[in-house]
Amino acid sequence: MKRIPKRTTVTAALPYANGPIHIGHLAGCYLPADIYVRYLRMRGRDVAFICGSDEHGMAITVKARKEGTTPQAVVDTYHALMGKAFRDFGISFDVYSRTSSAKHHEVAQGFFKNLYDKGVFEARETLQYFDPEAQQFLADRTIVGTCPKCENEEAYGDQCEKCGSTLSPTELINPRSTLSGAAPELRPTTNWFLPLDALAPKIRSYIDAHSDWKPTVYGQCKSWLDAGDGLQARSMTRDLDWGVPVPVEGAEGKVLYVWFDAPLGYITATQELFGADWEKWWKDEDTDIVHFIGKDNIVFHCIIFPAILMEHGGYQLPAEVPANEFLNLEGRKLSTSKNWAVWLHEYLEDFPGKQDELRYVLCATMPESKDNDFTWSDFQTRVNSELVAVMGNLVNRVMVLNYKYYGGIAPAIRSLVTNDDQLVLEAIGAQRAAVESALEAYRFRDALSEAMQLARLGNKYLADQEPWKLVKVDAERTETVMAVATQVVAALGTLLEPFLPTSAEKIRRMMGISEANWSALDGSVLVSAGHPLGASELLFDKVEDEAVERQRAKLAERATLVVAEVAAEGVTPVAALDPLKAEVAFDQFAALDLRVARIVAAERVPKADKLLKLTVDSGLDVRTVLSGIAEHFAPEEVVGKDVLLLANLAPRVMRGVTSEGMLLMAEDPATGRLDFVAPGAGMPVGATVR
Ligand code: B3M
Ligand code: ZN
Repeated sequence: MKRIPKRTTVTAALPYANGPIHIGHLAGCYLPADIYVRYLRMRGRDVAFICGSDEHGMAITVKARKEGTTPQAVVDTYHALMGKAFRDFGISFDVYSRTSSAKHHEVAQGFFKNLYDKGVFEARETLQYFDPEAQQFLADRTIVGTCPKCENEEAYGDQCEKCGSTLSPTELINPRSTLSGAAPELRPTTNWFLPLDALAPKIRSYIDAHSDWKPTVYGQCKSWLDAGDGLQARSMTRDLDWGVPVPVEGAEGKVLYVWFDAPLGYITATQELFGADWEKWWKDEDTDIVHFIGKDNIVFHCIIFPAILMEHGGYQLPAEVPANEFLNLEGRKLSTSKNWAVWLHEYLEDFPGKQDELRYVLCATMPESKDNDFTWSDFQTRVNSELVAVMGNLVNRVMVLNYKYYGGIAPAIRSLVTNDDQLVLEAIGAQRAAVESALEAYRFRDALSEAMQLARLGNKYLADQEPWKLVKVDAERTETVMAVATQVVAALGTLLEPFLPTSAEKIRRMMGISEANWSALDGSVLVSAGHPLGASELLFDKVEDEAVERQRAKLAERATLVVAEVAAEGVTPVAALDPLKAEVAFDQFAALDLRVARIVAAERVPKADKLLKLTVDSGLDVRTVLSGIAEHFAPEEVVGKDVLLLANLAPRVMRGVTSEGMLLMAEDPATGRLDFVAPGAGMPVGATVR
C-alpha cells in the first residue's frame, strides 16, 4: 500500500503562452491532473492544484517577432485565452498564475541568488554569435544559414528542418541574423552553468529511489543518466532580453534560462494561493509533490528541477511524475505552429455544453503508456455508443420509469432481494474500489472504464429484469427493481465526478442528492424511499455525422493552408517517390520474421553520429539493435515506442557492437525525415507481421 501523504501539491505543466490550448495538452497533462485532483478532493485529502502560464522562453519571442508585436502583448493575449478555456472546460485549478509577474521574478531571482551565493554555478565563457546591427547575442533559432549536411539555405542554428540534422550555430555556412539580416560575429560571453555532471551521483540516487515511476518516465531518466558521456552541465542563463533578469553583477543583458524559472512558477503560484501559509506545501515531509507533464518535459522535472531544489535545500523533491506520451490528431502530430490541432476554445464554441464528451473521449484514449490518436470518427463512436447508449440510456430509463410509476418519488425495496439485485448492489462498492486503485496508480483509462462498468451493469440489470413488463404482473417486485436501479444511478452521480463533473452533477440533481459522497459507495442507501427526485435532464445527445464532417472539413482546410504556406516559403515540394522495386516471390516475403517489438532502452554510440544503440524486447528475447536514427531521434524520445522488428536478420557488427535485427522505418521523400513504422494500438509485443 502506498503511504497516504498529509497533503498533496499537484502541478500541471505551465503551458507556454504562445498559442491556445489544444486537445494534446489536455490529454497529456491537464485532464489527468484534474481527474486526479477531483478524486483526491472527494476522498477528503488536502490538495492544492497549481498551474499558470509559462511566459518566457524563445517560443514567445519568436511569436512576437513574427506578429510584429511585443512578447508582453503575446503573453497577455494567450494568458487570458488559456485561462478562460481551462475555466470553461472545467479544469479545477486552485490557482492559475503567470511567470511574467513581479512576484515570480522575485521568487526566481531569489532561487538563483541562493545557488549563486553558495557557489553552485560554474561561470563559463563561450563564444556566441552576436548581431552587430541589432546589438545583441543571437539565440540558436534567430540564426539561419546553409546546412552543412544538405545545403538547405534556411537551416536554423539548432536544426535543419529539411534534413532533420541537429546543428550548432557555428556549423552553419554563411550564417545570418534573422533580426537584421546582418552576418553575426562570434563574441565571448559568460554564462552560469548548473554542473549536472558533478551533481549526477545525487541525482542518480534520487532517481533510483523512484524505480516505481511509470516505466517511460523512469526509463527516460535512466537513459539521460547512462548516456555515453553522462549528464552535462547546462547553462542557467541566456543572452536575451525577454525573461527574468539575472540578479548578479556582470550579468546585464542576460536573463534566466526559461527552464530555470518556469518550474519555480509552481512555487510562486503556491505563494499566491496560500499567502504566508504556503511553505508546508513544498517543505513538509508529509507533503507529496506530484507533477503532471508531457513526456517532452521529463528531463526538466525529474533531473534539472530536482537538482535546483536539492542545491537550494529545504524543499521536498517531486514524489511522482506521471508523465504521459503524446496524442496525435487524425494520424498526424499535433502542432501549434502548423495549426494542426483541435483548439479547446474552438471546441467549446462548436460543441457548447459538451465538455464531458471531450473529457470522456480524451480520458478513454489517453496516451498513458504510448502515443495515441484522436480521430473525429472515434469521438463520434464513443459518444454515441458509450455515453449516449450506455450511460445516458440507463439514467434516462430510471428517471422516466420512476416518474411514470411513482410520480417522481424514490421507490422502496419491497420484496425479498434476489441474487441479481444483490450482485448489482455489490458492484457499487466493487467498482468504487477498482476506480480507486486505478487512480492511485495513475491509470486513468482503466479508472474510467471501471466507472463505466457500473453503468453497463446497471443497464444489463434493467434489460434482464424488464420492469416495464414486470409492472403488469408484480408491482412489489417492480418497485424493488426500480429501487435497486435508482441506487446504481445515484452511485454514478458520485463515481463519475472526477471524470465527468458536469454530468455527475446533473445525475445528482436528478436523484435529489446535493453532494457527491465517495465514502457512501459502500452499500449505504444513497436515495431513501420516499425521497423526491429532481426533474429529468438530458445527459448526452448524439453527435451527428454533419458535426463530425464539419470538424474534418475544418482540419482539411487548414492542412491545405499549411501546404500553401510552406510552398510560399519556398520549401521544396514533395520530391519524386522512389520507383517500384523488382517483384519478389511470396516465399521471399514469408521468410522475413517481422514482429512487434518495444524499445526498452536507448543510448548514443560514442563516435558514431548516426547510430543509436537500442535495447529491444521482441517478445521472445531482449536484444541489441543498432539503428541509424541518431540524427532524427534523441535516445529518450524512442524509449517505450512500439515498433516493427526484422528479427531474423543475420547479426552484424558495427563499431564493435553486434546488432541483432533491424527496425522498420519510413522516410519522408520531401524532407528526408525518418519515422518508425508502428503497429496499431493494443498489438502485443511479439506479435508477428504477415
Ligand atoms: N512551458 C513546456 C511545454 O509547454 C513548458 C512547461 C513548463 S512546466 C514548468 O511543453
Ligand atoms: Zn540539412
